Amino acid sequence: MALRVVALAGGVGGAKLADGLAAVLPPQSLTIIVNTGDDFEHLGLAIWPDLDTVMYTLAGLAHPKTGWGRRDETWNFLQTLGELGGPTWFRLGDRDTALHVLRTQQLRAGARPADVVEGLCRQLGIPHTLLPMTEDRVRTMVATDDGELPFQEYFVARACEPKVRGFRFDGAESSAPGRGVLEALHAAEVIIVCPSNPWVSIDPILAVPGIREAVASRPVVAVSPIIAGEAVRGPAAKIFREMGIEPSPLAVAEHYGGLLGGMVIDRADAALRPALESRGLRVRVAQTLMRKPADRRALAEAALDHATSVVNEKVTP
Ligand code: FO1
Repeated sequence: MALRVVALAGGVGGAKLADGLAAVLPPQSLTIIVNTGDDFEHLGLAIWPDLDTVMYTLAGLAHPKTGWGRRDETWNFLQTLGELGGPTWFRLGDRDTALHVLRTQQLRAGARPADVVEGLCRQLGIPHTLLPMTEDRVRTMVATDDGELPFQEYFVARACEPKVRGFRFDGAESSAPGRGVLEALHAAEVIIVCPSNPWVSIDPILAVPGIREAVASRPVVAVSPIIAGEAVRGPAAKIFREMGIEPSPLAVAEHYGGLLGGMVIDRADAALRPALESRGLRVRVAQTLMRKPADRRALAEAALDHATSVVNEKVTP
């Protein structure tokens, strides 16, 4: 029997490990809870970048270079939008836009976000369960030297350039976990925190009331998104530095506080093993860089194998 796993994910790194987990676990053994703090309304459309990145990745449709958006994309809509004087800073491809339009129409007709995700997964042939962290409106806001910015303005329009001072998850305090989220967490034998940005992909999930407590009640294994002091992509390392913290797997472990029972770190960081173990963590050293699909699967297998040892340690008196 496969381990019952819940993965917490957001962004491209998270989607890649989620894809590896989906390749090795049967649908009934894997639920992926996805960050919705990046969601925003643009051109009247409901854009859900992290859910879409996970969906496209699991469906084999993700753009091979960017990791977000779709492969074989065309850009007629965006080009025409620009010619008409519309905003082109957020790049919506033609195929991708079909999804945003359909989702927006379903939401306007009164559909629940969890139903929209379920329907899209069905259409895209994804057998595993994807759950939005919440069905309420939560928006990641970035406090910077240039003032507070909505997440996509910071991330895309300003290319993560303004210096970060902190984050606020607007609406989180009054949000509730999405349908099935707490049930999945309580039923999980282990929770895997994907190599997503801790500040902007995982923290919003943990900020939804009830989720952190539910995660803390289970064995948790995190895969470090930091390798040799840098993030594979995205601003995680830059954010750690701007928050006055040297980016490393140790910083990631400390960021998650007492939540973690185990960690998977890259070979490049093997020397940090004793320091992590002295903090009570079980550590697995593996290749965490996922260049090709086989790497995702291999990392998923290593994380699951490590998770099994963390779970067994917990139940052994
Ligand atoms: N990221 C960019 O850096 N530039 C873009 O123009 C962009 C467009 C975009 C469109 C749809 C989508 O689902 C994602 C898109 N992303 C883009 C990625 C997105 O902003 C980030 O990956 C996440 O929000 C961070 O995890």
